[in-house]
Amino acid sequence: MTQWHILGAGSVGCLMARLLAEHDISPRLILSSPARRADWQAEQLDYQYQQQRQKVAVQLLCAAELKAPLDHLLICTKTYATERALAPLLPYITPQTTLLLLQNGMGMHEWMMQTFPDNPLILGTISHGAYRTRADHVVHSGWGQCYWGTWQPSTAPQTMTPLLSSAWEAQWCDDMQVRLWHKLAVNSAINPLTVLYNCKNGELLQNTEALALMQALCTELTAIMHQLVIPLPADGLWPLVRSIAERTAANISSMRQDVLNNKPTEIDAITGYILRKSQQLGITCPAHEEVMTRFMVHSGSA
Ligand code: KPL
Repeated sequence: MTQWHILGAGSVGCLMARLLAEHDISPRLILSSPARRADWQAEQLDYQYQQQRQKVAVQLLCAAELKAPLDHLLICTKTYATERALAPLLPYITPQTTLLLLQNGMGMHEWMMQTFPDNPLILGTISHGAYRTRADHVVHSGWGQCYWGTWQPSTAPQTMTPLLSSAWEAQWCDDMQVRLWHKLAVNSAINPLTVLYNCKNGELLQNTEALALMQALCTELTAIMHQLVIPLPADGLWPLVRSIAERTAANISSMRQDVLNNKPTEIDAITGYILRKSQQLGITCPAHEEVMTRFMVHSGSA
């Protein structure tokens, strides 16, 4: 039977643990240090969707406790933390280890392909809203979609079945690069703005200034994608962004959660990545520049 390890026990890692548990898999959550075990009351995740709560059995362990090569490793760390989190696992990653990368932002998949050229690499995007109130309590606060696929189109391996739940709108797709760009659009137009306007995702749509900025960001990214010949969603980027903001209205975006918890953010892998692309293409992106400048001032890094 396939063994699943999850690296990154944040809100997305916990959602994945719950999804795997639906298939009677008790995933192993790799904690960053033995001290983190104390944050958990038991080897149990408390999963909440609306008023319903459910206990999910998980196994907690640290890299030092690994004994055998990893079979399936689902990486849900933040982009900036990935390299460091993977370092102690390297002796357990063999060419047979399937690596799955599920995180916001762009850039890491290229690093993964260079670092692990012989490994099967599956990429994912998720737009479900989730947040944690404690290490072992995750609130599934908004229903979105989940897409999985490989950089070059391929068919889904049999072992992916537990992650392809139709109830979670999770599906395999053969245009993963395009899906990653669409998710980048969602994250760039929602996440930093929830920090700048200090609000939940849905509240952005009630704020005329934020709304205009979101639309301007979508227009700029549309021009970049057009130049790179990356297909847009059928109705364009803005309707996609608006629908995710509506569906995850009650959610505190992952970037706002990071800021509220005094943690580093993924701004560089999201807005930073778009700005670097725009410079390479010679396209000016004043709305993205404004977001980056305001974000830096806001976080005291300017
Ligand atoms: O991906 C997200 C995030 O917060 O990182 C969204 C879809 C915007 C949900 O909050």
